[in-house]
Amino acid sequence: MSDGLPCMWMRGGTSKGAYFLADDMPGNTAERDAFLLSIMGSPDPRQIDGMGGADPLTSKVAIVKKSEREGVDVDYLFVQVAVEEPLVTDAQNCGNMLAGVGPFAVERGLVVPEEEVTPVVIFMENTGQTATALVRTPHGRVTYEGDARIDGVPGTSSPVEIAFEDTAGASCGALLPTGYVKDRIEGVEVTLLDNGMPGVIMRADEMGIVGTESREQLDGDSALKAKLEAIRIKAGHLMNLGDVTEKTIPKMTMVSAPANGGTISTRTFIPHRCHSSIGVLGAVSVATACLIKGSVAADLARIPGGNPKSISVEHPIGETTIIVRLDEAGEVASAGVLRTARKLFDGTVFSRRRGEDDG
Ligand code: NQM
Repeated sequence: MSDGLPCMWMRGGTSKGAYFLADDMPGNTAERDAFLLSIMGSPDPRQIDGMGGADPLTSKVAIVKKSEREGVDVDYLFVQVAVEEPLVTDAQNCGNMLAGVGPFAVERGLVVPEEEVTPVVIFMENTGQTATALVRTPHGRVTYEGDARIDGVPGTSSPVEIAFEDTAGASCGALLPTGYVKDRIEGVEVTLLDNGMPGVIMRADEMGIVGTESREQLDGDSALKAKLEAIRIKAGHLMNLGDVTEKTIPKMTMVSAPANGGTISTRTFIPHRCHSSIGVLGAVSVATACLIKGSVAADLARIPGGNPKSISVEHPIGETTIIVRLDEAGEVASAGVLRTARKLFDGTVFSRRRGEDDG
């Protein structure tokens, strides 16, 4: 596999990684995973021999193809390549990489652009739901220039609005997989919830932190990390995810009262390193928890009035606003988020020759 493969490198939201056409990828999963580990430079904390950015948020892959599903434009498979372990997993979704899928699909000719804005309906293969992304295509060409701004990304870009529907129970089979709004694990009160991303929600003070610490401070707290992992492994079984030792779900979110005028403050482990902000679907799940009476998050959240609601999820470098529409029963019917994306590089990416691999 020394020959290169066509690849576009993109920032999607606050993540970054490789975008491939499915047709260009090795056909079998073992070969695909070996190729992806090699191009990212994993396993290695610096990913020095690959393109990865030595952070789980910049070691990501999107594999895209034209969809054969009715009413859907493209199918998107998200793949996380671990940094320090020889691990490749498609057990989770990624709403940040999703932001690049629409522009990539138009650039690669999978979707015919409209004059100004092109809606791209995307089937998320990891969890089996669809999302609709609005891509700016003035005069029928993708533009990355614009006035939209998201926390965690310097400057402005063209907006990519994403709408999610039917994300409840995407990975766990139910919004509240245990049937309870609160459970207790390792003596800590938790809300176990999946609205697009399985999450364990705990009070920051119960975990011995304030909830406004920096990512670096929390990443250096090995006692906290051990406690989070013990809870996560037990939560995995309770959430119908089985043994999650080698999975990147559920995500671990510690919540506290909002500190900057938002709805709730969060610090999220994904799952072994603290997120610099919060994942998109992770934020959708937390926003949903804020709206479920009696949940760990609802007890601390300051919920704005009206419907739809702008739920501002505070995180270490700002906030992510999730627009949530409630149905007549007061349950979350759909969620939307503003992201941006940027094409960084389009070319050929090379893996090591077979046999040169360490593993
Ligand atoms: O929750 C990181 C990210 C993500 C995932 C992670 C994401 C989402 O910020 O939809 O976007 O939780 O591993 O890219």
